[in-house]
Amino acid sequence: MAELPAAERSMGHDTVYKLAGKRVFVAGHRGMVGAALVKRLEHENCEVLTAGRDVMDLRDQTAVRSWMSAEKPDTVILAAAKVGGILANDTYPADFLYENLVIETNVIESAFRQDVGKLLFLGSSCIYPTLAPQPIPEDALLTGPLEPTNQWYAIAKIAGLKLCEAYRKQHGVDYVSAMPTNLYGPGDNYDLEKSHVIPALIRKAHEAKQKQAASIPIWGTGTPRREFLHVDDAADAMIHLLKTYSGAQHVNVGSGEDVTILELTRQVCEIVGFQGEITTDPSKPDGTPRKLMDVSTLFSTGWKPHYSLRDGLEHAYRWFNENIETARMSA
Ligand code: GFB
Repeated sequence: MAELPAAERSMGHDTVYKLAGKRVFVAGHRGMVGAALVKRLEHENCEVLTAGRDVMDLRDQTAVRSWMSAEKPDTVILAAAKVGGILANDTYPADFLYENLVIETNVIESAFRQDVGKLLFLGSSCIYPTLAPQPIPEDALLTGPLEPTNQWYAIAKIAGLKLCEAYRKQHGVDYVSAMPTNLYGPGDNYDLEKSHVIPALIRKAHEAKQKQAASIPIWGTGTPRREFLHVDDAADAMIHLLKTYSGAQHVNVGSGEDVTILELTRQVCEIVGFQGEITTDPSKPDGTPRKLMDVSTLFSTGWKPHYSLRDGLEHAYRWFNENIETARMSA
């Protein structure tokens, strides 16, 4: 964070970029992260612009260019992405690589053509080598081989952050990147084949309780460790970075703590009230053994998450219960 003045780093809430009065385009507002960003931006006195796929397909270069030139946003947050859990990443490598690359190139290039002054690109903690030092510092990028189960998504996200760095270097624009850890919360995908681990566990425990099942199955060995952040905290950190950070280096966004998948499952079962057994399935992939990020850069700006993992899981389960009819859970 070399480019952030020390006073702003220590005070945390001083701004180097003012959102008030700006036209802020959130690309991907129907996704879990995009929706949380739109909600968070309500407190910023800015005008939020969104466009559904029916209005602008982000994979269509012509559509993106003409929408940008008509709407002329001042600021862009690129939260649109094809996302999914470990199995979806492994099953649809072409979709994960192609769709993410094309969305990033279309949005970043069109933003530049329209003189967008500030852009925040959202990546993922999977950009780091599968056996990176723990906690993973930002400069561990490209120091070793990627995790095979999500290398396609990782390559696309690395390309996105490098695009921001390249436009910044060549054209002097203030395009920055944030790398969030595994996120969860309201609006998550509960489709068991495609989801990440937390929504999968919430749904499995909930249904096992309803059916009075003896056990719930989890994928893999239960030994991998993961760091989790509630999506409202992630959105808050993104807006904080948007306002206070300007630099070529991407910034890790996480909680700074991790748990094993087995510990996580026990917590979810407790919250849901399921008292049966937990069985592991080593035929399913574990993925990377650990990916706890070093969040000292972000925390040194004064930002801290609001939710503990326990509170966040309780909140996510409440949301699931209240939205069970409309939640994304086709499989
Ligand atoms: O959340 P998840 O799918 O993604 O899986 P990754 C995390 C861990 O939970 C893995 C285990 O070790 C899974 O084997 N797990 C146990 C389960 N039971 C389940 C289950 O029922 N469903 C799921 N999904 N997992 C993703 C990447 O990696 O992380 C993405 O594939 C992205 O590209 C995302 O970067 C943040 O943490 O392994």
